Amino acid sequence: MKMTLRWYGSKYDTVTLEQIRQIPGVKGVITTLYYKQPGELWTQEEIHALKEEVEAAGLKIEGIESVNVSDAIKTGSADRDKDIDAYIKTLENLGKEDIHMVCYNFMPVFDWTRTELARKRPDGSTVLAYTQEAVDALNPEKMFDSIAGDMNGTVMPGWEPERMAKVKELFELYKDIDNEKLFENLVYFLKAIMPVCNKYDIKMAIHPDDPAWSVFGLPRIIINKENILRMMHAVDDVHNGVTFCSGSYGTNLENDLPDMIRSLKGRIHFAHVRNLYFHSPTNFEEAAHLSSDGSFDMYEIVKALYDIGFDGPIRPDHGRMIWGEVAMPGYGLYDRALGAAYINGLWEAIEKASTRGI
Ligand code: DNO
Repeated sequence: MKMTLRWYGSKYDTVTLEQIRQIPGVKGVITTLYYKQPGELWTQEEIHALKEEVEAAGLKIEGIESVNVSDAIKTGSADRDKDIDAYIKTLENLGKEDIHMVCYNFMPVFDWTRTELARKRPDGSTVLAYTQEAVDALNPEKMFDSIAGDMNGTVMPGWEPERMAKVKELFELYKDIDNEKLFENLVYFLKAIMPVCNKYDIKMAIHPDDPAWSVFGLPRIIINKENILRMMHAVDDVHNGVTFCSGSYGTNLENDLPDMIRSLKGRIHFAHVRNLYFHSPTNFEEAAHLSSDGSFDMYEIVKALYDIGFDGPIRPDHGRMIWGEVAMPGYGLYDRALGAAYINGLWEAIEKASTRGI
């Protein structure tokens, strides 16, 4: 595996490349052109400039999170082929710049959903949290306003204010889209982009829906083992793979994470590793990465990745806000650095135990 940290770009991130480089074992970043709208073309010059900036800091771009997919593609509207063409050209430009992994999602309207961005834990740290009760009590049009005050002045991925201003229209766009239709549109998109992915060896890594169930009655499909395997079979190409995000699949306690990892052998192209602490199956908060701080056995998760021979980029995921840091919720420096160190430690122990036959 290649340990990385997500970095939003110098204009948007409170964390610098110099800081990232000093985290032991982190040699690469997962980044993006954060200002790009879904459906917009990424030019080779823009990608090249980003790459030069990262490399000048002694790091490497290990993949993109995200090249976002437009609502036209997700809903299968008349404009989708135009947007797919732009997506293909973007992939081609990434390939020419030697970038070979792209994370994206196929969630309607809202990307990942949390109902609190700064829930206080007993140790005084603050974390992102979710309760189904809060979602059920909320008018979806007010979802953004309900959390906007806790974003620490940052723009959170999937929660861009311009996009959220159109939330009513977005709901309208998806009114006739059910799970089956959304799945068909995903397959259509994947079939269209596979030739360019094959040509440039670009591994597509779909991010799961988070939480792994329907919110506000919207369709959600990338939620469990059965659905992902269906997607893998529908477009049976190694470049059609997944981002294994423990914190997203893990929102549904019925998902057996190590088992899912084992059944996706060869098709996990990117891993997000983090822990959750459950008060009840529909009330959870994001914990520190350490197993004992949350509800998951992180050793078993990392061990499963090791056992399937996972060699792609991995990153610590949302961190707690600690030590007075003010940053994008989930994406500060300190707790993610602790997460990287912990995952590196687990990996080293598992690797040495395995190679020494312990
Ligand atoms: C949240 C992230 C997601 C993810 C996208 C991928 O913190 O994991 O926003 O990047 O869903 O497109």
